[in-house]
Amino acid sequence: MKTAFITGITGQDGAYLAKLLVEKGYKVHGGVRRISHPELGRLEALGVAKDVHIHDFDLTEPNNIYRVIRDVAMDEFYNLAGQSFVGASWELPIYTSDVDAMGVARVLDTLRTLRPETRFYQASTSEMFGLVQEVPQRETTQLHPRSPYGVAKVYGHFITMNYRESFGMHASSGILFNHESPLRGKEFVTRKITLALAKLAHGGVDAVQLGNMDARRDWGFSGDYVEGMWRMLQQDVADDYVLATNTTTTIRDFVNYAADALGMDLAWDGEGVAETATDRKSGKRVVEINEKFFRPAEVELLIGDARKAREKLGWTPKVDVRELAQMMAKSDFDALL
Ligand code: NAP
Ligand code: G4F
Repeated sequence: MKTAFITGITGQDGAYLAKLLVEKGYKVHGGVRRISHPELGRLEALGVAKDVHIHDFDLTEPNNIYRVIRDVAMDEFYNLAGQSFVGASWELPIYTSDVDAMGVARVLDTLRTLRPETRFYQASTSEMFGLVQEVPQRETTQLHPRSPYGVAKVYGHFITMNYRESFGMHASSGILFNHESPLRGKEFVTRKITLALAKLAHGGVDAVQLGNMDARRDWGFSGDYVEGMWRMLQQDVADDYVLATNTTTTIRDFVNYAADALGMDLAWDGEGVAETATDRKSGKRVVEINEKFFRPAEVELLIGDARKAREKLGWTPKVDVRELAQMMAKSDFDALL
C-alpha cells in the first residue's frame, strides 16, 4: 500500500485527488490549515472524509512542514495548496507569493533534507502563459504571467524543475489549464455563473454581475485532471506536462451553455459595460456587467496542447465544456430543490 500526502486536501482538486487515491488503495494523508471554521465539506461530498488522515499544515510555516514530512512516511507528495484566486492576488501579492512561491521551496527543501526519494507534484498553471506567446500553449511556450498569482506560480514551477535538476529529485510540474466541477469555489467565474443561473431558474430575480465576457478559457473537469497528476508521479522519470482540452470558450458562451442546461434561451444585447443577457422565456435579466470584476491585467486567451500528456501518460480528458457546464448547472439547481 502506497502513502500519499496532499496539501490543499480541502480544496476542489484535493478532494477529487483524495477520492482517486483512496479508490486506488493508497493511505491518504492531507494538510489542512488553521481557520476559524474547519471545513471538510468537499471530502464529505465525495464520501472520503473518513478515509483520510488530517494534519495541521500551513505552507507559510517551515517547522510545521518539517514535522509533517518527518512524521508521515510518504511515497508521493502532491502540493495542491495555494492562494488560487487570481482576482485576489493584486490585493494580496505578498501573501500570494509567500504561499504560492516560497511555500513550494519550503516543501521541496524539507523533502530534500528528510525524504529525497519522495515523488513530488507541483500544481503549476496555464496562468503562467498570461500574455500568450504561442497558440496553443504547450510545455515549451515562453511564459509571460499577467497577475501576482501567475508570477508566484512561475517561481513554484521553476524551483520544482530546479530541484529535479540539482538534486535528482522525482519532482514533476503539471501545467493545468482551468478545470472546474460542482465543487469549484463560488468566486470562480464558472461556478458563479451556474449558481446564479440555478437561483434564477428557481424563481430568483438577481442577474449575475460579471466582468470581461470576451476572455477565453480552456475548461476541463477536475475529476479528469487529478488522474493526470497521479499518472505524472507513476513515470520512471519526472517531467512537466500540460493538461488541457484544446478547446477554448468565451465567458459568454459558458453562460449560454449553463443557461441551455437550465432551459433558458438568452438574448444578448449591448456592448462593453452595457452588455446584458435576458431570458426570452421568463423575461428575466440574467447577466449584467459590473466594472468591479474587470482585472488590472487580463489573460485574454488560453488554449492548451496536451499532446505530450496524451502520448507519454496516456491521459485524455473525458468531459467537454458543454457537459461540464451542464454538470455544474444541474448540480447547483438540484442542491436548491
Ligand atoms: P482551491 O479549491 O482554492 O484549493 C486550494 C487549497 O489550498 C485549499 O484546500 C486551501 O485551504 C489550501 N490553502 C490555501 N492557502 C494555504 C496555506 N497557506 N497553507 C496550506 N493550505 C492552504 O484550489 P483548486 O482549484 O483545488 O486548485 C489546486 C491547486 O492547483 C492550487 O494551487 C491552484 O493554484 C492550482 N491550479 C488550479 C487550477 C484550476 O483551474 N482549478 C488550474 C491550475 C492550477 P482552505 O480550504 O482552508 O481554503
Ligand atoms: O474563473 P476565474 O476567476 O479563473 P482564472 O482567473 O482563469 O484562474 C483559474 O484558472 C487558473 C488556470 O489558468 C488557475 F491557475 C487559477 O488558480 C484559477 O483556478 O476567471 C476566468 C475568467 C477571467 O478572464 C476573468 O476576468 O473569467 C473572467 N471573469 C469575468 N467576470 C470573471 C468574472 N472571473 C471571476 N472570477 N468573476 C467574474 O465575475
